[in-house]
Amino acid sequence: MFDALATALTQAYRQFTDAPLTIRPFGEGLIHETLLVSQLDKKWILQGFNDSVFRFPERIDHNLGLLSKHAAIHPLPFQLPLPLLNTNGSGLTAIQGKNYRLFDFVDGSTLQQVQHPAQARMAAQAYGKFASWSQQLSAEGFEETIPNFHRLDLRFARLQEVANQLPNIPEEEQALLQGYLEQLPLVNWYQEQRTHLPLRVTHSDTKINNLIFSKALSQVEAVVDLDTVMGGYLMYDFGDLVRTVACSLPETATDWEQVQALPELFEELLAGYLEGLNGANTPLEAKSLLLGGEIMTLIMGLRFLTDHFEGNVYYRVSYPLQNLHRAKNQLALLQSQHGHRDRFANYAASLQKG
Ligand code: GN1
Ligand code: MG
Repeated sequence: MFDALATALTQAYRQFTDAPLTIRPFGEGLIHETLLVSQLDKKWILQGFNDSVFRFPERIDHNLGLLSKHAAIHPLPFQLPLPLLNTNGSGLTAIQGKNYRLFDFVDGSTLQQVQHPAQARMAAQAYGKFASWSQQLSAEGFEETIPNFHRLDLRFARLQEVANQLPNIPEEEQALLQGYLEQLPLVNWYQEQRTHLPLRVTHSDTKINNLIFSKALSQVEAVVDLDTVMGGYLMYDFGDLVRTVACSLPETATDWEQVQALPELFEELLAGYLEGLNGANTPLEAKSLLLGGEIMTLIMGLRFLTDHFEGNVYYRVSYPLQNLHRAKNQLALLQSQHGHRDRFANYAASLQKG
């Protein structure tokens, strides 16, 4: 199935010998196509690059260049895997009309959900460490690889616009849409925060499965998926971690009654993220983290529902109603987080007292 791809790869990269290559699908990404390539006892990750989502690959190159320079001077305790260069010196290789990128394979384990509070703590420490490390870089030097990626206000407006253009919306979907439109106060809070919060260099896709842990799950070996590293707020990175870690079920789950926030894991995340940050944040930023999970859950839900209304043009789906179902899942998670606001705030206050 991947024979032509294998032949083209062997010609394009000096990493390969003449031995046969095996290529198979890998991972859970929704945007790029991810493949595992093996040759003898060596492995790589091959990514079919999604150029309709990432329309400015040169901006990604620019940002990754800044990261790798900084990492050379200030090493991190984990890897930031960057695309390998082909024989033409480029990180992108066109094969059969599609662009590909090749990465060294980082041996380890990925998690779709944490199995133990210590893993949540470790994940948050790693992303917090990344944030304090990247804070030494100016966010203005980074280019927007996807314009307005986490602009909650614009995502909210876009859902309204798309819904308004639909001739009719089934009752169940109308109720879900209504549930999302009722989140306007959160959007207003976000807008208000934007006037105070400093712009940082953020990862912007800090799902738990963008970390590679060691095989024994005892440490973080790599932070991957660096295409959205750009200017953002700390609450984005902390929030996406809350969304994907402090939840009873993953975003694909369809038993919505069982979807809820897990405050114990939220607490591990907050403690770990602040440990990783090690003081590289303002008091207001620390406060903003408390609603970061709600903000990111809302953004994802808005985007899933918008994509459902638009006919699944953005996210990979495995069945036609999947984006609708993801949106239902995220609203349930959002409402559950809302119910824990006081507990989260009390915990943050207790941390501050030490
Ligand atoms: C996408 O491709 P993947 O799975 O790493 C998306 C994220 C969403 C995520 C939802 C560029 O990430 O913003 O959080 O799906 N990335 C892009 O699972 O849109
Ligand atoms: Mg990813």
